Amino acid sequence: MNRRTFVLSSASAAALAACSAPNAAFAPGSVGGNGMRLAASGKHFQRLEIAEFSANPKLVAAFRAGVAAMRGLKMMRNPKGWNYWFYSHWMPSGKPPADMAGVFDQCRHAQSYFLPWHRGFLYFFESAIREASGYPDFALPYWDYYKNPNLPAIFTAPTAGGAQNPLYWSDRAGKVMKGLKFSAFADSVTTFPWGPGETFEDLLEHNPHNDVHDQIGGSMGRVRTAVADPIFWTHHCNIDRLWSAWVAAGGQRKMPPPVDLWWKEDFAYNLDRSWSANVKQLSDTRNLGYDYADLSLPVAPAGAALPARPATVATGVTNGASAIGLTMEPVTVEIPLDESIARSGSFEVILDGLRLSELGERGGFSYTVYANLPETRAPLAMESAFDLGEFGSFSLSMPHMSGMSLNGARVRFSAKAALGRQERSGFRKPHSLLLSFVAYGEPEGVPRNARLAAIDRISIVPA
Ligand SMILES: [Cu+2]
Repeated sequence: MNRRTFVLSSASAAALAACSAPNAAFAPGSVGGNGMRLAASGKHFQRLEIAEFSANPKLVAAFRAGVAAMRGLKMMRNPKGWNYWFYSHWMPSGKPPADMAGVFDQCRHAQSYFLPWHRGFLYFFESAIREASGYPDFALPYWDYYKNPNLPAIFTAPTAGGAQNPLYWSDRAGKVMKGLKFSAFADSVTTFPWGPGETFEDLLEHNPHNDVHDQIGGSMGRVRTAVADPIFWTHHCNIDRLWSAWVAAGGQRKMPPPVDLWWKEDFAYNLDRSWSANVKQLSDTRNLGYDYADLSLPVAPAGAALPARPATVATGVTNGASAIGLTMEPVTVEIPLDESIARSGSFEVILDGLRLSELGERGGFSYTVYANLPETRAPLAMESAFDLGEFGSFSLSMPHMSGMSLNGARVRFSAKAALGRQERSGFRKPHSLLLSFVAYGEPEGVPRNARLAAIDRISIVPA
């Protein structure tokens, strides 16, 4: 194993910036040799919740110093600099430079390995910022927005101690996370990887993951720019923690069986693949030498309820409805169903020409689409019986995630699982679909009635 240590100083940083092969000069302390012994240093780190982290001035100072140092190194091929990680996640141009193929533009979203890929990404970035911070025990904090939905204060003050606050980022649109879902944590969600049916990785990616991106908005609200905002790391550490918490919660929850082909995947985070890890290594944070202060799954507060069905603003024709505009005010569209679709109780809802307005592009909100919400508020525990899915600036910024249609995206939601649950809960099969769009979040400076999104056409098709 070839391990090197690297001590950050301004002189060596300058030397690195000029180095033509910076990867070779930098190795995260605990990683090396084909990723075979990821926790080789034997050192163990604990990622703390942001409130506890923020109460320790030494940790906050180290985080600030690390971000500032990494931002100071502009060369994109230098892994000691911020841009390397920004481009590793996503290349806004869509085309990584040929010499960085396989390292840049690698993030996994809306597909299998969303969680393992990001776990490795966090891990190697954390090694980089630990060095940059000058604090050898530094570990990234996580933000548990289920406990405190307000953007943590260390990220929101433009200045700190009379100087610029490196954790502050001006391109954000909202500060409070709302309507985060609990479906991913239900005991009935026992399958892990992205795939058919309801799986933990899929549900968690959609909500809370996408919704937190959406509701922070600005840079975080688009896949291509999310890593610009330092809050990205605390959000993703929480997503990463929820994976650990899901495994720790036990019950029927299971990672794929050992023989499953799912395990035959690995990811590299640099060119010579000395920073690589396979899915097996990534499946347990102990292999990576860290854990989390708290491994409990979020629990909905007692008495929490779903929204009551919003007022009906439009009635469609059989199996369809025409253009509607969306604001922060929740709305319901009533769509009559033809006999066979109504009887089957299983269909898809297709939103065509779904797009954000100029104001909507700033983000700060997310929409949940509900089917047949009762007029009076049902308990939040019944969420999965009415919730069809969500969308916002983050998912709409991934063209491959939704299809394209004339004026925007084509987004499909299956109503099968929700309708099945409605029936089992004693609700009658509907003769018309009451489709509700409920906006969550608090986009700053956005009037309640300002147009944020539009849909050209809604169609109901047999599943
Ligand atoms: Cu993300």
